[in-house]
Amino acid sequence: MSFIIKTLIFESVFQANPIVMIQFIPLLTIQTFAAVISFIAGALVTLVVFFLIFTSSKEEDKTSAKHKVYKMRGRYFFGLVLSIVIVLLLTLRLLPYEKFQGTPEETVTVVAMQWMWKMGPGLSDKKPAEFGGAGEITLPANKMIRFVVTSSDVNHSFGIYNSKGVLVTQTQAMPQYNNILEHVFDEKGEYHILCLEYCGLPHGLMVGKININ
Ligand SMILES: [Cu+2]
Repeated sequence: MSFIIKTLIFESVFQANPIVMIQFIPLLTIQTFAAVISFIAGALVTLVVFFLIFTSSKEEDKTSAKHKVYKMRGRYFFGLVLSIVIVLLLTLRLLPYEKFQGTPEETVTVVAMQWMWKMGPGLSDKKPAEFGGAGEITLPANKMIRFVVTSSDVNHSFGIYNSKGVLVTQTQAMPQYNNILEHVFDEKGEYHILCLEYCGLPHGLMVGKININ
């Protein structure tokens, strides 16, 4: 019973945790930025449409107008291609994926099931249902750990939280799929695993533990 209460408190603390909330602020800023850009682009298009309506002339001038528009279309296309190339050159190198592509120093098999976590060192060749891991594992700090995550029943989500209740990393645990999650724990201590995909009534009790030392 005390375990249930503890888990409930644990989960509600996460939901109200200001540190977790702070994680969303940069996301909102990007959204606001995108909204402003979209608004400006929309306003520009509207202005161009009104400009064309007010500066367009009568029937007799149709061919010259056509020429003008066609000329503009070519320039517009060139400008668009050029800006796409520039934006790609500037932003592609910022993709975070490369940072996580290293050679793992430890591999951990993770099997999610209603309603517990099974973890064990190395890559298991057993079927998920037959895999006999434990809900707690000890791993080294500052080493690339590769979690190979699957499920033996329904969809779950493998979420690792640090001792302050901040979500460190997560991946889906899906039946018949092995999802790879690589992470370097640079802080020693206790980490908790929570399921982030509702998987039935005792879903909140699906708690595992990782000790980093
Ligand atoms: Cu769940």
